[in-house]
Amino acid sequence: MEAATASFPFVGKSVEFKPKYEHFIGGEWVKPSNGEYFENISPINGQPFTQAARGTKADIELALDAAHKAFPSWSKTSAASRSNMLNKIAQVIEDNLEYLATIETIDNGKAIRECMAADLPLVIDHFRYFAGVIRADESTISEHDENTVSIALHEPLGVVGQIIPWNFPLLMATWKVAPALAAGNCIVVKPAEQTPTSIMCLMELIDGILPPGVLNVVTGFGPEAGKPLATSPRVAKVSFTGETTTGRLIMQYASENLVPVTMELGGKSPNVFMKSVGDADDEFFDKAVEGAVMFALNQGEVCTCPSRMLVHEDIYDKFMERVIARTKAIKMGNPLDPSTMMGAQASNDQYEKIMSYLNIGKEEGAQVLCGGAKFSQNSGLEEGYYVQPTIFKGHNKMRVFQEEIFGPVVAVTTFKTTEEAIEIANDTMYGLGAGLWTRDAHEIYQVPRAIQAGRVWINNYHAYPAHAPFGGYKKSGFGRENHKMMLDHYRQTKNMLISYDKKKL
Ligand code: TXE
Repeated sequence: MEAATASFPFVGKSVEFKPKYEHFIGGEWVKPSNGEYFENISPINGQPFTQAARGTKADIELALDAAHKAFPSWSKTSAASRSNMLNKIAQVIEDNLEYLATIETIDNGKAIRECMAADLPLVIDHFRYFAGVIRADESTISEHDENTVSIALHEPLGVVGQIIPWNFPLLMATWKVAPALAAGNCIVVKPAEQTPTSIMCLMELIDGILPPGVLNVVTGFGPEAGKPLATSPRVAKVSFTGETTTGRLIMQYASENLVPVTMELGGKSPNVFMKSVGDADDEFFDKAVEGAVMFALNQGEVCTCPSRMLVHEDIYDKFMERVIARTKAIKMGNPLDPSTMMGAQASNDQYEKIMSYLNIGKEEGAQVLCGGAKFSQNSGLEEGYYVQPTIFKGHNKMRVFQEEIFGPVVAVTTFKTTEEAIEIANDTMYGLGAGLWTRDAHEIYQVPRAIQAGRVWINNYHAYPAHAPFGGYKKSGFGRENHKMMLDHYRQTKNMLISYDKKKL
């Protein structure tokens, strides 16, 4: 296919990509069955930079055909050969890290420095982790009596469907793809329509490592391509990351087919700063300030974004003065510039949603401590989707404290006692992430135990090591990602109960 060149202002980056990306099905590039493509717009400048195939049920069916054809042989591959393939994928990504980080930045709008330092290294580590884990995995054998033995074997589920969001397109796909492959499943992936390109560029790079049909990618919109995948009786599981309301739909579809689902949904994560932070030495105090400013990481488009800040009233003035100064110092601009800390929101829809929440916050009486508006720049990027990092002060009943904004917006409130902090932290329908900052050993253990969230960071935030289980409580979803326990979300147990007794039944 003919190559085109995209050139983005200021940073001299020139990237080659195809004018159109087709689906990747059965190890081949396949045109969309209806011949339709849709424009992929870069949030950096609001301009289209390539096109993606507009998948429909017919394309999903083709991908499912390919995956089912590949499964009998793939499910019988040894753990060692699957592990080798995952390691090869990791190596190819490492060898092309800067290229993939650039594409991801153009596709999503995130700062390339974060992509280079976090997203892509985590992708690589994740493939390597599951390559290692599957080698060390063991089935169990137990002797029930002298003539009876029970063997519990792991078997893959079959062909699984994976629906990916746009906030970390490569990393979120990896969180699902790596364990599913390690466990011996075949996959049909549906990337988010806002960010279909980076995954296709990855598929180009790793083409040929896996047998045809093992990993298939169909691009397109939720109702047109996602729904036929999630409703198909030919998938053995659906794994989804996205909005809580979409998650509810996916569960309804899956219930028709009686297949399991894994749900990574929204969040409104509390980040709690206890009184002892105020008495801590400078190093720890600075670290806590950095922890508070984490709300702007990835432009706030993180399901665990610490979007509610709970600060002990005795340290509020001293702490917030530093947090506000640090937030104002965040360098915004073209995300392809390696010195940019915060780039563009992933889509115009997301930009509009965040801007509407800035108005909602002001209208419901929240005080704007900093930010609160579009970020304007005279750099040829006026059409891009940039929002200033914003801190609201208010109370936990406000909509900006209760609803997922998914942008660089944090709502701060104070508390007097530990009990009150826990009560506010838990006063949300979500339960994905939480942060706790303290120098008190008792609080380090007791407060996280009382917080209803699947991940509590204590004296750190936004770390995602492959071997730490990740997932939600309450309406933030269920099932886990990361950690070797993830394999069990992609396989079933075969029990062989063997009698060695010659006569007795
Ligand atoms: O999510 P959707 P959207 C939250 C965040 C954001 C909001 C809306 O608050 O502002 O959701 O984002 C596919 N059947 N999160 O609209 O719709 C869709 O094509 C099958 C939090 O993008 O949930 C995409 O691939 N699939 C989140 C994926 O679902 C369907 C990350 C996510 O899209 C479908 C993203 C359907 N009926 C958004 N409808 C997190 N937890 O990290 C949509 N999809």
